Amino acid sequence: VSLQMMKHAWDNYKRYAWGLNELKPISKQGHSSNLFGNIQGATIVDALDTLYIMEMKEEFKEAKDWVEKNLDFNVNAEISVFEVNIRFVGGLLSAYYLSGEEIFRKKAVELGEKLLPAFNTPTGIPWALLNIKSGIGRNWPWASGGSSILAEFGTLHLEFVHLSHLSGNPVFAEKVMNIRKVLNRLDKPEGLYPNYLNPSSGQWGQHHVSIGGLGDSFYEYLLKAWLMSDKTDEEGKKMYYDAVQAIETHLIRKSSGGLTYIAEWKGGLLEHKMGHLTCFAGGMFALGADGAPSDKTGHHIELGAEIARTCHESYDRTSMKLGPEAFRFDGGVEAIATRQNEKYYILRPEVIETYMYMWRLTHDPKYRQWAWEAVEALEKHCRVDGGYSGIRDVYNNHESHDDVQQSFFLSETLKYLYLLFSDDDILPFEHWVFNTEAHPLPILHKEDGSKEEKQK
Ligand code: DMJ
Repeated sequence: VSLQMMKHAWDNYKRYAWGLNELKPISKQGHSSNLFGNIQGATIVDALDTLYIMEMKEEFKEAKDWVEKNLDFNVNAEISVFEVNIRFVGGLLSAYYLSGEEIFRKKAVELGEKLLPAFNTPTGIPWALLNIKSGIGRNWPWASGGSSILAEFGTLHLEFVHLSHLSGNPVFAEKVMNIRKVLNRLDKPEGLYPNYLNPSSGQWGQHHVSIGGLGDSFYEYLLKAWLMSDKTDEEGKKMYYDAVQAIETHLIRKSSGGLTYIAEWKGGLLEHKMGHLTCFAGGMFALGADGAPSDKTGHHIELGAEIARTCHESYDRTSMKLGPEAFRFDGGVEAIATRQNEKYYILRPEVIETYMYMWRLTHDPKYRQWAWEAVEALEKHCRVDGGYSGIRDVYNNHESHDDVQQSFFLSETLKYLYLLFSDDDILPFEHWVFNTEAHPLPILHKEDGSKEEKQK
C-alpha cells in the first residue's frame, strides 16, 4: 500500500510541480520553501532512493534524468546548511550507493564543496545559513545571541564522512571532527547539551535542552556515526551513551497515567511537553540498545518501547488518529496538545520511524498494527486528489488542509512504512544506517577499507 501511496504522491508532484521543490496538493501547483533558496527539485532528490527501493524504475529514471539535466548548484541563493545537507547531499549519496550511478556521486561532492564556506567561523562551528554563491554565512536571527543550532551543526557528520570517503578529500571529515572537538572542550550543564552554541565565542547560548526540535538529530548522529564506522568511532559512542545517561536522569519522566515521556529543559526547569519530532527517540534508544553497557541493553529497548507507546497514545487521543506537533503532560492532560498552534500534523515521519525500528528489533506485531492505523488515517484525512496534505488541527472532525506535500513525506514517512511491511533483509541494519532524512548510507566496514559498498 505504501507503494500506491508513493505513486499518488509522486504522480501528482510530477503533474503539478515538476522540478520545483514541493507540491501544493490542494492548489495543484509548486511550493517553494526558503530553506532551499533557489536550489530546485527537493522532492525529486529526496525521493530518489524511495523510488529505487520500491522498484519504481521508470520514475527513478525520470528523476535521474532531471538531476543530470537540471539540478544546478551555481545559483545565487541563501540556503539552510542543515536542510540542504540532510535532503540533497543525503539523497544524492543514497542514490549513488544504491544505483552506482556516477552522476549522483559527482553532484553530492559538488554540493558538499559549496557548503564548505559555512565552516569559516572563528571556532569552525558552521553557520546555519549560507549564500552558496558568495560563501557568506550567518545565523538565524531568532537564535539566542547569534548562536548556531545543535541539531543543525550536529547533523552533518554522516554525510561529510561519506563525502570524504567518496571524493578522497579529507576536508569534509575534518570539518565535522572539529565540531566534536569544540563540544568536548566545553562544560555541559548536568552533562546536557544546550541547543545554542555561538560560533564566534565558542560559548553556549541559552541553556535550553531538547531531544525534539533544535536538538534531536545531534544525538541520533552520535549513535549512527559509531554504527556507520563499523563500531570503531569510540568517541561518538561515548558521547552518545553519556548523553543518554544525562537525558534519562534529567529529562525522562513518567506521567501519573504511566506514560514515559521526554520533557524539555530550560535552565534547570522542566517543561512537560514532548514534540512530534521527539518521537524519533524511541527508535534511537532501541537501535542503540545493543551497544549499551551489557546490563542496560534490555533497558534501552524497553525505553524505546515506552516512547513508542506514548507517541502512539498521542495519535490515538486525537479525532483523526494522527499525532499533533507537540503534546503535553500538565494541566490535567496526558499526551494531548493544549495550544491551538501545536495541533497540526504535517506528514511527519518520526512516530512511524520509531515503529519501524521497534518492529525490526522486536517483531512485536503491535508495531505493524499501529503503523496500519496511521496508514488508514493518512488515507482518510491527508490524501486528496492532488497528493497528500498536512492537517491544521488533528482534534477537529473536519479536515483543514495546509496544502503542502512535504518532501520528507516521500523520503521518510513512505519509506519507513514500506520497510515496516517488508522483510528485514531490505536495507538490513548490519549494512546500512539511515540519515535523519531516512536516506540509507552504507556502514564503512573495516575489512573493505576504501572499497565502495553496493549492497542492498
Ligand atoms: C525531516 O527533515 C528530518 O527528519 C529532520 O531530522 C526533522 N524534520 C523533518 C521531518 O519531520
